[in-house]
Amino acid sequence: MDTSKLRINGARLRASLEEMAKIGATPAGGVQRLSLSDEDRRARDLFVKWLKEIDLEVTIDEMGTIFGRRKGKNDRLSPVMSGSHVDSQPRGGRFDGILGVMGTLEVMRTLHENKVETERPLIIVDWTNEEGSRFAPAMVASGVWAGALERDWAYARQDKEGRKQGDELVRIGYKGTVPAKKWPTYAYYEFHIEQGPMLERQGKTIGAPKGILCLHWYDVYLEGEANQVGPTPMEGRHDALCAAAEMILAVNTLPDRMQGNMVATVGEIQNYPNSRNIIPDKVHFTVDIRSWDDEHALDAWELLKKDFHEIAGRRGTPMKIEETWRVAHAPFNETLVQRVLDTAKELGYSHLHMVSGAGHDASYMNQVCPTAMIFVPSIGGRSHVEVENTAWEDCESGANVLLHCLLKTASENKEKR
Ligand code: HGY
Ligand code: MN
Ligand code: MN
Repeated sequence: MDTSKLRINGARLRASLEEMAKIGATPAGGVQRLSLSDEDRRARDLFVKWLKEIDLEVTIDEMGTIFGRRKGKNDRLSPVMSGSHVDSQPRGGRFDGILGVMGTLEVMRTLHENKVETERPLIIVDWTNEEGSRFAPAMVASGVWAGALERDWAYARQDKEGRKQGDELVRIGYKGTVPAKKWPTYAYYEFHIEQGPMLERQGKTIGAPKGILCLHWYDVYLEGEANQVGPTPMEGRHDALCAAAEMILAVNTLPDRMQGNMVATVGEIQNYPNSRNIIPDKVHFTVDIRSWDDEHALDAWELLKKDFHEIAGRRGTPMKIEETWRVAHAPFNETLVQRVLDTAKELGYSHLHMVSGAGHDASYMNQVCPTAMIFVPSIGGRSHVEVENTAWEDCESGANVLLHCLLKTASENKEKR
């Protein structure tokens, strides 16, 4: 069958995204579907229902990752996979992650209704807990599946209320029995919003990242001495929050001190007892360092640790550091990246070769098989916020590029790319 003129149904893609956006909708127009929350469960239930409507074989693995498999003509060939994540940030956006899952679903629906047979099987995937916001780290399920993270370590990770990731999987009914272990995969594509300003600034519709930066996450715990704020002289205080404040500014100046090409952020902090008339004695905060150069990021961390020890020593606030998680930078498969660019061109969409500062499950999939991503513009370059937005026609364009990249790749019957 000549599929060159095939296109996805943009209105149906929009309707699915709008249906999903109702689950965990926030008053300011975003979503809150934290990993393994009741909202995540409702979105998963709807997603599974939609998979079954187009006769996909649904499996759920031990990390709750949901796979939908579509037979290939030559069904014993290794599959081409595509997907992303349904979970969101707290007060996050309506496109991050879910666009890749709904975009792949729309491709599957289009193939189903046109009775298109592909040489290879196709698999759609919703990875559990890509965001890492409720249970750190991010991309945990794709990391376990790829063999980079241990399942039981992931199960033991706790949220701020002390609930364990493994227990929450049971609670929402998504702790599957299929081992969360990789299988031979021919190629992986992930369709996603850019979450930055490049495509919009350059007036391009399709982004083809050459890869993803490394992500290094750390947790810092400080112990001070609580006391009444009134009678306690300033001299001799061990104020954990002031120590943290100095450390947070050291994180902020780190990229400059490392001559750039890096971002470093403190995004989360807890302060105890957090009462306006008690000197804080316990603080926890997080550090996120990203760079294309993993060694550069490690050198930055060594410099930062020296700063932290000096500040903790001077302020008498003993410190505990957890080197929580690192995922290497992911240079994607050049042939597949070129395929994204060529396909965009064939379909008449402007396109841009770029890099992804945001982490994605594609970071781990890149350790398993040839991988590439398809980006569409984020309006105002905003993401992880309720105003996150992408034009519907760009969603449609990106899904059409995904459709034809999947068709081309799933038509190849050689054993390995
Ligand atoms: O952290 C990230 O870039 C992704 O949202 N997990
Ligand atoms: Mn995402
Ligand atoms: Mn995200």
